[in-house]
Amino acid sequence: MANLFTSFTLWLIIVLCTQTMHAMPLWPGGRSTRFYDFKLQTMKITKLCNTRDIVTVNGMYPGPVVYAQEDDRVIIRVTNQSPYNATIHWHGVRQRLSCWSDGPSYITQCPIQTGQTYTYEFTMLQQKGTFLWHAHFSWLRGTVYGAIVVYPKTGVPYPFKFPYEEHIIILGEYWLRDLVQLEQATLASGGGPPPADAFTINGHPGPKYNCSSNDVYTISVVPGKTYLLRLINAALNMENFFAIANHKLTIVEADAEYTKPFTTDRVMLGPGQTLNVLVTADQPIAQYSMGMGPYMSARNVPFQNITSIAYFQYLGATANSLALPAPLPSFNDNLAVKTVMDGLKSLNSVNVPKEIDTNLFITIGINVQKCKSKMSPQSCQGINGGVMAASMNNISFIKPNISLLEAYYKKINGYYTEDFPGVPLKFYDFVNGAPNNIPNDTSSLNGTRIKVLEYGTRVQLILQDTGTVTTENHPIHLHGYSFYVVGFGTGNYNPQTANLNLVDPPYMNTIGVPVGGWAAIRFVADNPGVWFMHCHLEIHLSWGLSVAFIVKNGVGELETLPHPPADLPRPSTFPAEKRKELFNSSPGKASCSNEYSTNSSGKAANFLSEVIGLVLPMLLEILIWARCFAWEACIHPLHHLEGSSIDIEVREAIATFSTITF
Ligand SMILES: *[C@@H]1O[C@H](CO)[C@@H](O)[C@H](O)[C@H]1NC(C)=O
Ligand SMILES: *[C@@H]1O[C@H](CO)[C@@H](O)[C@H](O)[C@H]1NC(C)=O
Ligand SMILES: *[C@@H]1O[C@H](CO)[C@@H](O)[C@H](O)[C@H]1NC(C)=O
Ligand SMILES: *[C@@H]1O[C@H](CO)[C@@H](O)[C@H](O)[C@H]1NC(C)=O
Ligand SMILES: *[C@@H]1O[C@H](CO)[C@@H](O)[C@H](O)[C@H]1NC(C)=O
Ligand SMILES: *[C@@H]1O[C@H](CO)[C@@H](O)[C@H](O)[C@H]1NC(C)=O
Ligand SMILES: *[C@@H]1O[C@H](CO)[C@@H](O)[C@H](O)[C@H]1NC(C)=O
Ligand SMILES: *[C@@H]1O[C@H](CO)[C@@H](O)[C@H](O)[C@H]1NC(C)=O
Ligand SMILES: [Cu+2]
Repeated sequence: MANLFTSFTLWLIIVLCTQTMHAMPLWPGGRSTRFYDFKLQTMKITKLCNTRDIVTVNGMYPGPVVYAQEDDRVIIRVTNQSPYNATIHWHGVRQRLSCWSDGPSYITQCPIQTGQTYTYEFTMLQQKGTFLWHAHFSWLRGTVYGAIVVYPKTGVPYPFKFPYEEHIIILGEYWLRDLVQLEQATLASGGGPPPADAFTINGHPGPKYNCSSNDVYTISVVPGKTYLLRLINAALNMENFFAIANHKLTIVEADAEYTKPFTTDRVMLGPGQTLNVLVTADQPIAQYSMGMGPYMSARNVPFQNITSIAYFQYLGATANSLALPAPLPSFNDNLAVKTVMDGLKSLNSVNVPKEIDTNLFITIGINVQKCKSKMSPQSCQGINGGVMAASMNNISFIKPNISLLEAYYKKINGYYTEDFPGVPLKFYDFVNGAPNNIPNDTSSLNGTRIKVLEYGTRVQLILQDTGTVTTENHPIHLHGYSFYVVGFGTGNYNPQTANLNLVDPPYMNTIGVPVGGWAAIRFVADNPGVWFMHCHLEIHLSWGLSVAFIVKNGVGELETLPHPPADLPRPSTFPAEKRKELFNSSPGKASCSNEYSTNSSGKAANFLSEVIGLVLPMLLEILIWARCFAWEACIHPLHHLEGSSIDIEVREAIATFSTITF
């Protein structure tokens, strides 16, 4: 025992000494810490003449705004008081060395189950602007969403005239149905989802909908002043146009990166995308309408087509002054979409990777699987009596029942394969030659196939829409990174004729790949972890239009994924002999479910073996934090110590200590 203690003390001293020598200022630690408490709870809400329960954060719909400044540390404790499983994703936050806080369920964590708490923690490292947070479990994000607003550092101005006021405008879709059940019912039917019951602006359908003449969002504006509108699309299954009657919109930021000012009459946002636009109240005093309408590029898909209206109301406008209708493009105006995309350029010249290590080519599209004879017709309501699916490189992603990040980190085999193909298995005329009915074989393969990238790989990725079943604009979102959109076009990608912008392409996290076209993106894979890439139309995600990248660790602490936090919802643990039985004979039996959770005698059996793993790290924690307290803005050098519960309490103490409440 004495021996053990001596060697432990020695080891402790060594660890502490080496930690002190690390390059602390480089660690994404954050300047101030912002602490938020999110309680997922159901709330009664009355919309469209119907009262029902929706899931919200802190009883707010849309949810609370997360405010921070560039380089701040953000700590958000999420307690799930809803009857559903849930996670929260911080859309567009690059999560440098904090993949454990990214949020997609079954990708970076198990769901936070009812009654559980998980604290997300990340740094807005070199990031500022407008972002979105949303639930990332089933279709809960239909009501569980809100804005993240990150201001520049103190004293750093916007690169445009300071606006008189700022307003957040979140576009959404509202259903009169339970969204978790809706996803299940849609998947079980094999067919497509019903359209939303309403479009909403900041949660309000507006006067064109039944029972909604007073359920309208309004901005009061002072004549002559300029306003910054932070536009966010949080819709579930639609891309949307937005416009204000008689007013121009000047885009100054897209996906939380500054752009060259681009003035337009209307914009299109896919779900997950954000745009900051300046609007000057330079028109005659009146009440003008802000409109949100559908952009639907696919054929034969039913969609909501009633415009959601909000008011842009001048001070002094009489109550009965008429609202001019917002001039929205028609639902299939692809040119209007292209015009805005053409206008997006980074404000300054940017550091685009010029040399490429890995060229990936990924087709994206819809599929129809054949109805199996043993299936009932009720489950084959897709096109031509088939089952709808979607794929990347003809592979429909099957969501695992464990966290992929956990499986990767813990080297648990049997949940995924590392054979996602970097190019399609078959090259053909993707757009025009693709089969679009069932005798021509519109089916896909399926699997949980992952693409592995070495740390630091410079990636070019071509996203190619296919005409299988129907061409469509797909908003593709990559977690953990922003990417340069170096090119896009219609038809099949052709490297000989593709015109790439390597000077000032926009730096985005979600790209609406043009309908029947392609987009080329570039990024450097320098953030280790497991990162999801998927279509942000929720139904396509449910159908399998996704893939995950493993980005390996590089060299040293600043290129290595830290340990998972102690409170991470994890796959259930097993009694020792059960673990042996399961993993030796048939891998792939662990899961996020409670099914195998340890019983009390199992717990007792594990107790001794866990003491060593728990108590010693706790002591180390206390010492490290004690040292950290002596410094300002100190960050735990090991980030988290696995298995210990002390770190979460200390994190909370630190957070509360330095909270700035908005
Ligand atoms: C509005 O209410 C009327 C009368 O109840 C109904 O016929 C109509 O379908 C409703 N419209 C919408 C868009 O819900
Ligand atoms: C809107 O949708 C309804 C029902 O889907 C349809 O009957 C109507 O023609 C559509 N209107 C327009 C303008 O597209
Ligand atoms: C298969 O696809 C081709 C090209 O789209 C089309 O011309 C042909 O009619 C299709 N065949 C069947 C049997 O549907
Ligand atoms: C996709 O995979 C399915 C299933 O193996 C196959 O039948 C189909 O031909 C493939 N399609 C393409 C375009 O590779
Ligand atoms: C995988 O695809 C086949 C059709 O190719 C389908 O029958 C099967 O159910 C799919 N598996 C899963 C888990 O979805
Ligand atoms: C989890 O998924 C694996 C692999 O698909 C499967 O073998 C296992 O039975 C599943 N476990 C549970 C509890 O669903
Ligand atoms: C929540 O997720 C766990 C793990 O995946 C699962 O076992 C459980 O049934 C889910 N609960 C609900 C209410 O969906
Ligand atoms: C509980 O776990 C112990 C030890 O793993 C095992 O022997 C026992 O059968 C389990 N009891 C139940 C009721 O599952
Ligand atoms: Cu899609």
